Amino acid sequence: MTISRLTADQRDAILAELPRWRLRSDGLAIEAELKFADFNEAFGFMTRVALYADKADHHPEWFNVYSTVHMTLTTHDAGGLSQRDADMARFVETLLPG
Ligand code: HBI
Repeated sequence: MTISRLTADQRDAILAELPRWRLRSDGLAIEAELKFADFNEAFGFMTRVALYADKADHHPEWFNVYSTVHMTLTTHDAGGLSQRDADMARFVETLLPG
């Protein structure tokens, strides 16, 4: 199934809702640096996102060092940002305090 890329306006609207996330310099992904209390919290978060990703068939590119998780969301099949990235970022927000 082909999935379409978000327009610039759609992208900007989503980023306005998601202050924790930044547009990558090439405009093809959104990124966030998430800090947790410790590794246990960070990995628990990653476990919950992993279950979502598996169900959604949409997987983050991420990097974890101890209590920090760096996430990059893009849709390879769309060659940029799609609704799936926005949906995953919104899901991530439900797992974070504040
Ligand atoms: N995850 N981020 C991301 N982007 C994709 O395009 C993607 C994926 N996970 C699985 C997936 N595509 C598969 O549907 C295709 O590679 C077949």
